[in-house]
Amino acid sequence: TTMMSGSVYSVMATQTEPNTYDLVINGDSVTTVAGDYFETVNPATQKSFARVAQGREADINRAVTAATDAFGDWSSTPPEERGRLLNAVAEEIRSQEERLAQLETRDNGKPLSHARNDVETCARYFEYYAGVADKVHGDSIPLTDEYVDYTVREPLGVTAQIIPWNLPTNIFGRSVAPALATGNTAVVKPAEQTPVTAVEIAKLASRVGVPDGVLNVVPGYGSEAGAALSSHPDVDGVSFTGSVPTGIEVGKSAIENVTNVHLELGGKSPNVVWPDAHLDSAVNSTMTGIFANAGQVCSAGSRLIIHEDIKDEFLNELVKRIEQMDIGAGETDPDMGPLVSEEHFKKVTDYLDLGREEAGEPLVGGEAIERDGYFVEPTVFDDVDNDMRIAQEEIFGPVLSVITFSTEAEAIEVANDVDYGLVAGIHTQDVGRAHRFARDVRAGQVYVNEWFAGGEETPFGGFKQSGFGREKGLAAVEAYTQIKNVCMDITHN
Ligand code: TXE
Repeated sequence: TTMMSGSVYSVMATQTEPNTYDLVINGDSVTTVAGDYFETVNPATQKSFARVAQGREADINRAVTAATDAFGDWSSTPPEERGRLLNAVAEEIRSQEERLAQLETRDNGKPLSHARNDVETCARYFEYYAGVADKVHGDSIPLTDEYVDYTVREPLGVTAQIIPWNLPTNIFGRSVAPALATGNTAVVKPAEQTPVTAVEIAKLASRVGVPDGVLNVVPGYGSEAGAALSSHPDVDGVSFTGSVPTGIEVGKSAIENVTNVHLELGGKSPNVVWPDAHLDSAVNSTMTGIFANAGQVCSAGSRLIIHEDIKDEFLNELVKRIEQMDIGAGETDPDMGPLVSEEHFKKVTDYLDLGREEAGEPLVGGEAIERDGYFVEPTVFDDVDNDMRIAQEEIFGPVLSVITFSTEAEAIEVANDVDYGLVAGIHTQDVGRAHRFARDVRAGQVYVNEWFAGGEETPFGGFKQSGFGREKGLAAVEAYTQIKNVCMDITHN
């Protein structure tokens, strides 16, 4: 039934959806200055799915001007009113959840229920930061009797939001909602692979009353629209999620303008499993950690660091469950969909070849799937040495590298022996061991007994090459505001 209703819906959606997506600047849908478009492809069919305006520098300039002009009124809008508007956005996103999820699935390839979850998460970010809007305030600092001193938290100004293709709707909410709640305006550059939901949400925000120019979206390529945005001198804050090399480039151009920047980059996160772990939940958690979104998640658990005493039993169970996975087009809501693009498919299949050279035949998977679309098998390489490239480099696909350990010191050493530091997970029922791991591991998030533990409320960001700055939760308020200190001499009358 799910499959039936899914495909019926998508046929209807194809007929009624506009398949052209323009820029959203100043509350209006507008074409680019040059007037050209690029196409995005449904990764399950390799067929063109939408025509999207190809924003370039001239379009970014227009959007930044709109965001600059809107900033004064928006930042002085009473915070409670900003909160009400963000709540209205959340409500409207929820009311469009199915439609947005269908679009996201066709744009990105992810299973429908995952897309629904991303849309709900986006709504939840708008709701969470709606509640935060009127709770952002400074401190009063006691000096001597001669002074009154207080701080004010002010918005940065125009923020640039550069969004990746793996969780487009989710990351849009994560980054845009706190920016707007704290009085900033935004120019969003969605990934060229998945620009559609950002355009939809900006239009929807405008419909529910978010003032013109507060939220602008300029789709386009990274080297054109993205570079023009992150190096724009009138941008006051840059938020970037993506790869390390692009992050460094974006960071450099922000620093050249002395612009505030935060970078959320990749990971190669360790998932440490002890013999005393709850087996069923540890296997499930390991699968979610590496196969959710076909492994295209910055916080994927891509290194399984498993204790030698439980290894055979654990891997047998893991392989058994992997063999039962349903892989297909996102519209049919399988366990795993295709990879996002041809380019990414090439990257991941190259890593499958490399894995074979480094670690031998995989325990399971290892091949591209012969059908239309960018499908690869869920793959597990056993007997991986942590020095191998498949243990050190972010594959960003459904490829798990298994490393064996015997002592606690060894587990922590292997966990930390990587350039990244985004997430680290441990499965154990020994509370002391879990806390020792949490203390010693160099990562921004620690998951105990469940991969992807946490929520919109919890701060998120990287150690080491995984970036700096924190998003989510109240930490994002710090990312999107700057402190002004006011000190007054009160001795004169
Ligand atoms: O990333 P890019 P790509 C990792 C993952 C993946 C690899 C490459 O390992 O395989 O990165 O993916 C925009 N100035 N992650 O090439 O280039 C681009 O248009 C300004 C991890 O897609 O970092 C897109 O909007 N912007 C990850 C965004 O940057 C530029 C999520 C990300 O693209 C730009 C995605 C430029 N010069 C990939 N060049 C995570 N941390 O979650 C590109 N962009």
